[in-house]
Amino acid sequence: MKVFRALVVAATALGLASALPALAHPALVSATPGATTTASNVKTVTLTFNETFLPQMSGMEIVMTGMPGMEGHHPAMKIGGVKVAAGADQKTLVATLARALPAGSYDVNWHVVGTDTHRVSGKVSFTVK
Ligand SMILES: [Cu+2]
Repeated sequence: MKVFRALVVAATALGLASALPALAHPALVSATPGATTTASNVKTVTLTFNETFLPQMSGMEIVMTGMPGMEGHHPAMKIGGVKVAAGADQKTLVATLARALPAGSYDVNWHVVGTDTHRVSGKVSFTVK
């Protein structure tokens, strides 16, 4: 019985230990264009996080998910020629496009690796008119 209780205590402590670092992971604070907004003349996509990340292990891809007249029939198409770089503060990720995005709907799939080497990812969707 004592052994069982010790195991429960150890497991609980482990659970807490693995849950705690999650609080320190970078979280997306804002995006430009903003999530679920409609924008025009989009030549850059900027993601701002609440804490620093490892730039060389972080990035984003921009995927066109739809275009006018092709609702529901547009295959997901990754936008090429995108340069992604971190800002000097290492809290900002900026994608610079070769040309302005055509009208359509987009997903920005991002991933950042925090200073604890854990990877966090997410998606921002917006529309270009
Ligand atoms: Cu972590």
